[in-house]
Amino acid sequence: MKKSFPNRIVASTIMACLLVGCALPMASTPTQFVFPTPNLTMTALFQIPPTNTVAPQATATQAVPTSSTPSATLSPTAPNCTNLAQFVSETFPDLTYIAPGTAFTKTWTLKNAGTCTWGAGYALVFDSGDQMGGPASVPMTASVPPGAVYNFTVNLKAPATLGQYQGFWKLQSPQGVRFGTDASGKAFWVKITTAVLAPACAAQTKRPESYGGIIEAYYTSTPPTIDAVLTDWDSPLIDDVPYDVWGDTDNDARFTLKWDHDNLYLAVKVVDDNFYQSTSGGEDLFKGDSVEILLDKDLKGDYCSTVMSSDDYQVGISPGDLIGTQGPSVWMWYPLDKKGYKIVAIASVMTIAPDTNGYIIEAAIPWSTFGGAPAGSEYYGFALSVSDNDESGQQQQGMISTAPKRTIFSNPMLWGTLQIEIQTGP
Ligand SMILES: [Ca+2]
Ligand SMILES: [Ca+2]
Ligand SMILES: [Ca+2]
Ligand SMILES: [Ca+2]
Repeated sequence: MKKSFPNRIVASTIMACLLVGCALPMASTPTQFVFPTPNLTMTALFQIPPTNTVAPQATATQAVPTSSTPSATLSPTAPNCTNLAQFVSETFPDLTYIAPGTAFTKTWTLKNAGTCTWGAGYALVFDSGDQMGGPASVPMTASVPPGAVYNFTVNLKAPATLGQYQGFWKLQSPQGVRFGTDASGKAFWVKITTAVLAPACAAQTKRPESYGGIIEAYYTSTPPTIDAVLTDWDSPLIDDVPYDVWGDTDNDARFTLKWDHDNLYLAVKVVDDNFYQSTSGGEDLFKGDSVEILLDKDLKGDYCSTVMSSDDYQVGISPGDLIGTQGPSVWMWYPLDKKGYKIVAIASVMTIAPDTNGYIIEAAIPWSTFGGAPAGSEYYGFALSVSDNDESGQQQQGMISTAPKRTIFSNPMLWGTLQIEIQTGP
């Protein structure tokens, strides 16, 4: 799906330099890695909880009286408070490997996002899917006022048969009304695998050629000016983004990476028939037209790990709305201890010409974002992907990537390879 990129680009908008967020902590020791809420990442797009098949349940907005008056006097049609949970964090994140038959304790940290105080009579309840030996319900013992968080734990056991298992859980009010993390009562879940996702392997320096080949980032002694004008790149856009990996998209993209000891530089041009910026950045920025970088900074150290750890980064770059209202922005989803806005210099511009509608992003990403600069010639795990939103008000509809196996993002073994070159080059 290669396309040519004529230089007849009509620059129509923005140059913006984004300065948001906070200083980054240095990489922490890779212990007790805590994964974020699945519904805040692209994972959510692939994991739609099944429709509840148990008896009809009221939504989270149904009346749940909290007064100490005996319940017999309460009127279920006179709502005076609402029940709603908000996901904060969890142990045993999606697709954690657990040996068959092993007992484990799953904890969801949830925030009371409603107006009722949770307490006696409330319970964590199994809703659907794989129960994994868990109880039907776990009564609450603490009192949790609105705005407070609480750790809901349940003792489970990984099934003895190899496979992937997912159980959906909800909270339940004293009136027996089940509720979850949105107004429709969305469940939260535990999803594990008892099968090794990848065959046993020995550490290597690169991912297989078939996972996207090797993308080279050459050293530069003349860093580009971040202005969305790519004439200061010797040879911009030498790399293709050739694979449709998810959904339905007609986008194309080309890019080039360079580096010096301060920054990783990115020039990317996306050809996109309909540009839509459906979010204002932040952790939802992937829902609009945007670019994603996956970077494994310690490729050899955990080459055979199928889950992300503290050296594995997922960063989204939004060009903003390209009409001057909303500037470009960056959000890091992983590692969780670095999650948030990042300080990255970005310029973006809309491109308007026959067959080349789309946008250009030029960025200088400080190496501190990724835990430090390369020590020399190195191989990293890498994928550059482009999210496409073509319908206003809708979410991301598709994605192209340099890595053909980027159907889920969270397995670094499926990413391609980035070669950091110590010499200058095209
Ligand atoms: Ca430039
Ligand atoms: Ca498109
Ligand atoms: Ca790694
Ligand atoms: Ca689009």
